Amino acid sequence: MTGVDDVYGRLDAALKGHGLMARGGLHMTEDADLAVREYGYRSIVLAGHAGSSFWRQFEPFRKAHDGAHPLDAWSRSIGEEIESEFGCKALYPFDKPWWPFQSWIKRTEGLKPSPLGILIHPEFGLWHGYRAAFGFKEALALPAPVALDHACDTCQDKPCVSDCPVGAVAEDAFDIPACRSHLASDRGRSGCMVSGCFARNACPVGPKYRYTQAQLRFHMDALEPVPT
Ligand code: B12
Ligand code: SF4
Ligand code: SF4
Repeated sequence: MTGVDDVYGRLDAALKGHGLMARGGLHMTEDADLAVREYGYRSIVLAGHAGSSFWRQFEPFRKAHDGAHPLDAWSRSIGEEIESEFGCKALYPFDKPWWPFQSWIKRTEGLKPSPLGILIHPEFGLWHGYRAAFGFKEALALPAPVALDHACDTCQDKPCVSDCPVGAVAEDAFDIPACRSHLASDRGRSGCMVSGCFARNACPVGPKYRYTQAQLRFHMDALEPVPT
């Protein structure tokens, strides 16, 4: 019989079978947390990926999937497997109202936003994301939260800021409308939409985790740029 203390490790192992991994967990102790107030989850474990780790497992699913949003559907298929194995509830980053994934990540790994809005990791750089979180009604034994270094603090040149062709990336704010309009233009369609976000590509942190070309294009296409 496996105890509550082993759950995090077993969940991590189950996720690794899909090219994902457990990305830390949180005890939801504050009544201010919606997850506690509305659903009674005492522990949350985040599940995500670094680099293209899940792409090999996802590709066959994507090719066979004939509906919209194949990555969301794939995430749900894994989430359902985990739910039945662990008796937990899968919470997805793409379901509305948005679960506060970024606030949770800040609390588990102490990550901070890059000028692009997304959180930067000292090893993975900007090349990481989250596919689900798992809510447990028990207080699990979890790894202690860590406070990782924030690479942007010591990045002198900030090439992410200079390499965006429309100046959407700035140290104090990310201009979403400017980025999205550019992505819908001819220059954007033949630039960022093909090669991936220039600003993200310019960041020198975590080069070995850079997404493959196929994955980069997939994520850009998933942004569904607004027409100008
Ligand atoms: C809506 C959304 C967007 C919107 C804009 C966000 C906005 N401010 O409106 C759009 C469509 C533009 C977007 C774009 C991208 N996003 Co997005 N997005 C989300 C989503 C679904 C909800 C964010 C939210 O509003 N949460 C509500 C509040 C209450 O939650 P919160 O965590 O407390 O809030 C934080 C965020 O709002 C964040 N924030 C504030 N301003 C901005 C601006 C941007 C661009 C982003 C990304 C975040 C951000 O700061 C808040 C405090 O921590 C999250 C998933 C999720 N559920 O969290 C992904 C998420 C934040 N996105 C993510 C990513 C990777 C991207 C893209 C890189 C996608 C891509 N092309 O590959 C781009 C980045 C921009 C670019 N250069 O192209 C990742 C970030 C992972 C990380 N390392 O931090 C997330 C967590 C999804 C995931 N599955 O992992 N995104
Ligand atoms: S280029 Fe520098 S400032 Fe920009 S995200 Fe990377 S480390 Fe941060
Ligand atoms: S996708 Fe292109 S326009 Fe948008 S932030 Fe990145 S470099 Fe700038």
